[in-house]
Amino acid sequence: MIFGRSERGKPPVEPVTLKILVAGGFGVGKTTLVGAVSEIRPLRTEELLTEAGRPVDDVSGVEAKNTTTVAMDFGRITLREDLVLYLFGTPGQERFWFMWDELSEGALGATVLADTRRLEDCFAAIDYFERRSIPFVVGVNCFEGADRYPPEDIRQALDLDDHVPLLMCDARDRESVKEVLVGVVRHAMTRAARQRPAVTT
Ligand SMILES: Nc1nc2c(ncn2[C@@H]2O[C@H](COP(=O)(O)OP(=O)(O)O)[C@@H](O)[C@H]2O)c(=O)[nH]1
Ligand SMILES: [Mg+2]
Repeated sequence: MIFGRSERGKPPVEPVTLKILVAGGFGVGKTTLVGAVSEIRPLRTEELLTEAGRPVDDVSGVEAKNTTTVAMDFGRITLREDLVLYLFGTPGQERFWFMWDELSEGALGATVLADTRRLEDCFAAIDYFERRSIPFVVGVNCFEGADRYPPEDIRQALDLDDHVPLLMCDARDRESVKEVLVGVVRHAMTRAARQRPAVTT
């Protein structure tokens, strides 16, 4: 028997699904961020850092870290009943840049995570999104023990355009991460609205 919408009560809501990239340097908190908000068990592909990998994977400043994401992190978060985000954590190391073009296909926007102790690690990600006109926000992951700087100073050090939002966050905290993700959606929507040609009648 086929039930029509009316017999099933509320019409089903088809959520809009959006793809968001999570980028940034090695050990900046991408996997942590995806894990903090994802409703599905995040898919991760991690490999143990081997001795052979050490010269490539610079672990200074992230000594506690002994795994690295080699493929990507994947997660999902329902922001509203009608709005679902799919998160793709992109590998930060240069040797995985070949994956970025495929990952960024169809992405609404991105968040670039930054650590003030190693700001230069996120330059590549910022360059990447700027060059391809992919809207992004910068999330400064505030690790304990890292010096705090005024947002304006960080903005200047990153040479960020004025329109790019910069937010302080804690990659381990669901609400904090949600704020960053909402920031990405809002920023991308605002930019899309600005770029849409004026309707003439
Ligand atoms: N104190 C603190 N540690 C964090 C934070 N975010 C991530 N970490 C830790 O930093 C390390 C690197 O994080 P990870 O998410 O694996 O970095 P990724 O390489 O960008 O995926 C892990 O040991 C995390 O537990 C944070 O906001 N504060
Ligand atoms: Mg990771």
